[in-house]
Amino acid sequence: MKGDRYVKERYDFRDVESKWQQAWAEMGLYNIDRDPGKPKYYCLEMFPYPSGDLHMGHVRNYTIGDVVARFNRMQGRQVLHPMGWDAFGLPAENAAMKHNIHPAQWTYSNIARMRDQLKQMGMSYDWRREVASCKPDYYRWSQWLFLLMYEKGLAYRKKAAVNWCPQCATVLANEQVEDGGCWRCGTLVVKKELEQWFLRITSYADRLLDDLQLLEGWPERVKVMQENWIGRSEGVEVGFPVKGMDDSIRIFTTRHDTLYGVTYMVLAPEHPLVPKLVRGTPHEEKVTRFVEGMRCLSEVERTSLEAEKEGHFLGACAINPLNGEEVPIWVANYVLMEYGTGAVMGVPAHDQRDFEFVKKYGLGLRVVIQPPGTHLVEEDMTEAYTEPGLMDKSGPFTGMSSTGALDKIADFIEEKGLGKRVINYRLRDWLISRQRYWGTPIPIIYCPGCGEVPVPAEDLPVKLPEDVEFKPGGPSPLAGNAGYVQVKCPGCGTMGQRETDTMDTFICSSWYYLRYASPWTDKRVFEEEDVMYWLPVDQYIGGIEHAVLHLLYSRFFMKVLYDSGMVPAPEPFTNLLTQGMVLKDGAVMSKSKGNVVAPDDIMRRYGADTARLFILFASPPEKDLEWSDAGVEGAYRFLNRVWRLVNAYAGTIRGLGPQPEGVFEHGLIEDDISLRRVVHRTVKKVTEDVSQRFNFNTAISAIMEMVNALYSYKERVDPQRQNLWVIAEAIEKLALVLAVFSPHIAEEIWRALGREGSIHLEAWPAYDPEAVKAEDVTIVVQVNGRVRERLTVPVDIPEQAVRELALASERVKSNIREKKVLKVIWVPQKLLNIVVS
Ligand code: ANZ
Ligand code: ZN
Repeated sequence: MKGDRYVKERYDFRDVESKWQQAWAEMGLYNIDRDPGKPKYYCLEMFPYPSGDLHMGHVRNYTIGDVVARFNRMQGRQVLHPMGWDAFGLPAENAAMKHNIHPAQWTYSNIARMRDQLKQMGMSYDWRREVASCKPDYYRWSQWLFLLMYEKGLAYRKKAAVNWCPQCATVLANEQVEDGGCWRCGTLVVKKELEQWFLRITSYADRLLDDLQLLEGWPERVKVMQENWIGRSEGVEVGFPVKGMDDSIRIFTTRHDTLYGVTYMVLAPEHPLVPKLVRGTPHEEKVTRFVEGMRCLSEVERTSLEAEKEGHFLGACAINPLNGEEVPIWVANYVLMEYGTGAVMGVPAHDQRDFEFVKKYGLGLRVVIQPPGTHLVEEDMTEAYTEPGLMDKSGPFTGMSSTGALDKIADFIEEKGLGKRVINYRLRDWLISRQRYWGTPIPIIYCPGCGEVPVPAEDLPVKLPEDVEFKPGGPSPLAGNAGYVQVKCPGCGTMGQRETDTMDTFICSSWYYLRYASPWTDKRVFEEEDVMYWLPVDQYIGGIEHAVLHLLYSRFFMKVLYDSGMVPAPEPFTNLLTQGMVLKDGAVMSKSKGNVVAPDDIMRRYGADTARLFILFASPPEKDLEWSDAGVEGAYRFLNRVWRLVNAYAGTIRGLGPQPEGVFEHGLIEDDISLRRVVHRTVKKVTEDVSQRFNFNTAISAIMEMVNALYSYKERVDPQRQNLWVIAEAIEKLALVLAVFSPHIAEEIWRALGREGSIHLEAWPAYDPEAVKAEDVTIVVQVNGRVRERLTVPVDIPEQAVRELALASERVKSNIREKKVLKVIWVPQKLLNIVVS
């Protein structure tokens, strides 16, 4: 009977993987519920946009997350590991226009396909908790959260010059403008005046900044990016009265130590005082034309350091409140209306932009801060001096250090009522209106009588109409849909109109991690007890491209909910891992470069376990990963090697019966002891590498060495003398550590060993500290070539430790005495020769 032939001769990954995937699904192996008696662990990977196919970046992201989830599950934690879809967005609408297919249909079929691919990867998700942000039972709560913000005064509508992408025919948030272009299509963004909805993220600027300190488990780089994006700066606002008028120009500066060096003033082109000051002067026409020209340029075009500085005199002067001097007022491209007060004081001697400006327009400059040890002369300067120094020509402040003068001058300004200390942020309110169809409708009704009326919570969701037309270049499809737009006012019953814009999809992703805790509830946005148990996310994993956008928005949402007492913590993600990119031939995989490796092909040829193993082995998670066909091949060969090993022993191991007491305490030969040493050291190393550092690559490499050790035992030790208990232990631990990386083959081995139940319900293997101990060797210690001592030490002891032991030995000491040690010769594991004179 071939009954003990539990493992097939050949490693048939297709068979193994599909069999276990099906079995796990039937068992509901990865379904998880709250268990207050157990510590929880929430492992989350950024949910994908359903673009059609998984790419290698996804595969890497989700494989890393799966290892973390599986490892924590085996550590006895209650692990929440969900998956869903960031399913609203423009590509669906573009597909609709191009292929005449409804965005919903396009999206849902992509989801079905990608879900399938994820299942084939053997990911340990609780699929019952899947969410899709485009489903009414999800976006209903996005709308509800919008109304919560509205109630708290955190959502408001205003007319503003906003970033408009002509290609996508929609506005963009500041965070979605990259180098002046649209984050999605790269088209140059232009400014447009529109009534739009904003979220008041700026009222959380301080906390978003301060709480970065709480995030010890975040990469420093991401925190710095957020800090810069928020851009807190402390300075003063000072009023410069306009000569001959009642108006005063308020400026913001962080360098009030340079106030005595002001030689001109500059207003932003949009500054309300510009038309007023220039009216009736000979400069009026030129200035008006200049301002018009500026309006359609983007911020980046206007303010990039390389951009030519351009400006015009307005024909008016201001008075420096500190020294009473008259300075000309200009308008220039490099001052932004959106920052500070939209006006600056020009200090060309100490600000490089101002320096360039005065060189171009022949305005004067004056040094008011002298570098330590030298004395600058205006005529000789080739660039601005921007460092601190000693105050010069600065009235009562002359002679002070410029850094010390900052506080003194600020005090002076406040005492005299000339201005006040202020804090400015680079962060702007979050513009969330999008003129597109495939997004969450903004739940607001405009009534001729009542004005802006929020849709009552019980009327949510405001559903997207299904019968819409998608025409390239047309207005928002919602605006053209009369059945949708016409609606009775919930307040007074008169006919009103719906808001026809939808929300930025970054709203959907700002709270999805909360919905996973109670995806089923249709009573609330989420159930309090679920969220209190599961949140915050213990480990979040995703790409660095979200360092500012998604991660900042999510932190904002979490804080708003925290302030409402709805969530247990002010920060959503305790630890963050940003994985590196997947490269091929040194470049990011992309269709245009033609270097894409399709996950499907790899899965078909080698299976999920190999794909996962290769990806984890090729590089540590934060580093970029260079795709290597040879590497994939190597991972595949390794699994085959494991398979053959198990094949050779499984039958015998199954027949062993229960393990007797103390089998590892006596009767072991040297080979048994050293094999056990490798096995237990491997378990120790994998445990440490995975839990402390996410060094999956070195963990896997240790497992490979362990398999080598097993083979060498198998080949070297006479079959009669092979200790089956030692082998059984080794293979069992091998399966257990492999379970987190290559879950299917591990499960198959488990059953082959005769174990019942899933390996994925087993505890993480322990190691025996006794077995881990290094083997001892005897080191001969010589002095000038003559044997004086023998030391018994662990085999892996470093040279320095042997030296210290040797020099402490009485017999060695008595042979050295006062003599000088000339050199020490070290032959590892054998000899230490001390040469003395
Ligand atoms: C005078 C001065 C002298 C300045 C000097 C700098 C150096 P941060 O740190 O980014 O807040 N500024 C203020 N508002 C501006 C606007 N709307 N558009 C363009 N520039 C503006 O930078 C603050 C500095 O940026 C301010 O300090 C102001 O120039 C400029 F030696 O004032 B400073
Ligand atoms: Zn009304």
